[in-house]
Amino acid sequence: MQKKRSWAEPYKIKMVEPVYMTDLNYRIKAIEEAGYNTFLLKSKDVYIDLLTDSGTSAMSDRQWAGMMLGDEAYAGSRNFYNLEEAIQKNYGYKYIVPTHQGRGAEHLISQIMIKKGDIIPGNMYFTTTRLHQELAGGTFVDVIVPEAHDSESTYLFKGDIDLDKLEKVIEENGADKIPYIAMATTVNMAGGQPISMANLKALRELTNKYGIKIIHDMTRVAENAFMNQQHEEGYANTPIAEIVREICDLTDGATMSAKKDALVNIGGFLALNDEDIFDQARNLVVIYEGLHTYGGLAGRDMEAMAIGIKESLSDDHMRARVGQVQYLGQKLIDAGIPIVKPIGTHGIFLDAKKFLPHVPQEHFPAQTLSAEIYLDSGVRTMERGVVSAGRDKKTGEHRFPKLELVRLTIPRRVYTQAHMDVICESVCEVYSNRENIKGLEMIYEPEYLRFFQARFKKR
Ligand code: P71
Repeated sequence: MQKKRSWAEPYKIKMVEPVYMTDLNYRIKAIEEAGYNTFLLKSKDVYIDLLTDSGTSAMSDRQWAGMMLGDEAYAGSRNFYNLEEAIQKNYGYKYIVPTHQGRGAEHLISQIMIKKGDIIPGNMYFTTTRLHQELAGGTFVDVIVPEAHDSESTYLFKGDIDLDKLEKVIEENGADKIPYIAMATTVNMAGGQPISMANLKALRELTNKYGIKIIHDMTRVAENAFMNQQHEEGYANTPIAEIVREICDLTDGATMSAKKDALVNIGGFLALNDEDIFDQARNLVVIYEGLHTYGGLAGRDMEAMAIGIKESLSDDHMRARVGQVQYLGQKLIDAGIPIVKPIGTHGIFLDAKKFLPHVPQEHFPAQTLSAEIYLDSGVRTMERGVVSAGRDKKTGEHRFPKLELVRLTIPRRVYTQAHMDVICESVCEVYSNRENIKGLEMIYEPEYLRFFQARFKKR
């Protein structure tokens, strides 16, 4: 029998950017100055940067060549038309409005479709998405399957929607109070977990019955399609590009942060099939982002995005991208580290409640763990727990999410397997010293999206 062969990156490295290791005393000072918040660290003080996979990927030589073809006309840049064509061809949506990044698109769709008192059900919240829904007067209601809130459950499609729960929400509120279902492909806050095609098809049927639209957060749609291909019956031989198209065809419109899947450092868009909503979006974008043929982007950014979209749909690319994430995840599992299972597509999520069981949630265990990993090795990670969840809109109390996580997010095409080994060693080192770790106290809290700028001190 032939042994299973290893995968490797479908590219070689042409240009490198040096990174520097610091010593412990230096890092003690740096994290203290940053108020124990990894968002406030300077990038020069970071050795391996796993804060996010957003805008941090390496562009290809083709994308860089595309940058040189930037048509920087104020209106009607040829790069806009290339982008429009790439979106229409690969994702199938009819109309597009470019935006500077994902939240620009979320802003537009929320302002256009949500009225005061509306309910927006979705497969788990995302920070910026929910805030834009709330600012427009809506209330987000989580209808993801319960498995998604359990870091131990090995259910393969934790991004699935609990359709019974959703139907109850519709019946209780009335379909006219629900402007759309917010459906994300791979659910970031659940650990980068995919939604199944079967669930999405059933969702489409249910929403058709009530005449409700589906707005797709397609930020990591190709990664979702990779998981459908790997694990869902009937998709093993379907190319990722086809699965992506099938997903988009089941929805009515989409917001995209192209800084993830689409391999660019900046950019996003709103894509729609409804001409009337598109008309409104095309008008609104000129207030907040820029003319509807650039939406806050340079021509060269739109060109890089058009090329990145095509590259993101390659099966070889995705096998290496998710393969690297799975390599790190499996190493951590083998070392006995508590992580969210199954391993997701864009990063590894440490379960901070299990990692630091002696630190109560009001002492911010994930924030604490993230700071400790930086102290150990200069590896920068991100809190995705009570700090990210923020305060309840009505009561003003902390929202205590079931998942209290530290995300080790892997940028695309940036780090090597040796980096993954070093990261694993650092997490293991912190784990072996976990009993000595104490929590944090919040000493500064901004009003919106507090995790970006909050400051802490040691208890
Ligand atoms: C990530 C980000 C970037 C981020 C955003 C907020 C807090 C911390 C980091 C951004 C997403 C996303 C999904 C599913 C919309 C956006 C917003 N993710 N939907 O994971 O993951 O896009 O950042 O381009 O505005 O680090 P934007």
